[in-house]
Amino acid sequence: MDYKQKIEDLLTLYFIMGSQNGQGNPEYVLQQAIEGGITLFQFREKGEGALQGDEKRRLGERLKQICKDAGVPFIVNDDIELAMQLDADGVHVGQEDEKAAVTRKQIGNKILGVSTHTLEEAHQAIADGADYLGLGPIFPTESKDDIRKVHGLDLIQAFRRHDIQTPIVGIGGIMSANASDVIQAGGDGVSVISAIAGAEDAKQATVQLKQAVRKEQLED
Ligand code: 3NM
Repeated sequence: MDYKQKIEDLLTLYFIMGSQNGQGNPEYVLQQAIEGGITLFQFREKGEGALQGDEKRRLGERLKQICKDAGVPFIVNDDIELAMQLDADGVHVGQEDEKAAVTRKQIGNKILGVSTHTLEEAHQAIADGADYLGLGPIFPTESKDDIRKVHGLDLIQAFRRHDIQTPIVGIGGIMSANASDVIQAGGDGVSVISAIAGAEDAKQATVQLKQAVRKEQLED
């Protein structure tokens, strides 16, 4: 399998969480999500109530260890220093974060994901060395305050029409009922916070999401 295919595979079900998401113990929720079949995890300690400094690092260490034991790659959101300290598998940056080109230089060949909202941003991210593009919000979400306009699925389709072949993951308001739409539009996978972190049964929610995505991937 080549590297691009490997990234596409990892994006299948990309779970994002910090201690501020959901009610449950983050370590337990991550364990449940792993048992349910997530393919990639992002530690995103951001927003109201997010941990800082040592507390953030210690939680990151524990979540990284859980991922490592399970063989699930561990990505850090927007904190290159922490990603290097934890020897994370990758970093995800948004347009308001450290520039993608600078991030790429600092992280070497770790996985680099970049959030993009326009074709111009996508082309720049690819030139800067992005391994995948995060695209959202696809549907309305309450998990992030500073979101852009809801793009629906048309932006994924537009990226593909304009021949962007870099792996794409959709984000924002994705649940098992609408996950297949993201794949149909040309996404390689879905990333979710609340569909798993906010579920009563995180493992069961993960299983359902995974089934929805895999079914659509097979039909593509
Ligand atoms: N980024 P949920 S939307 C972290 O549009 C994040 O770039 C977004 O949470 C973007 O799965 C979002 O609960 C929140 O909707 C996604």
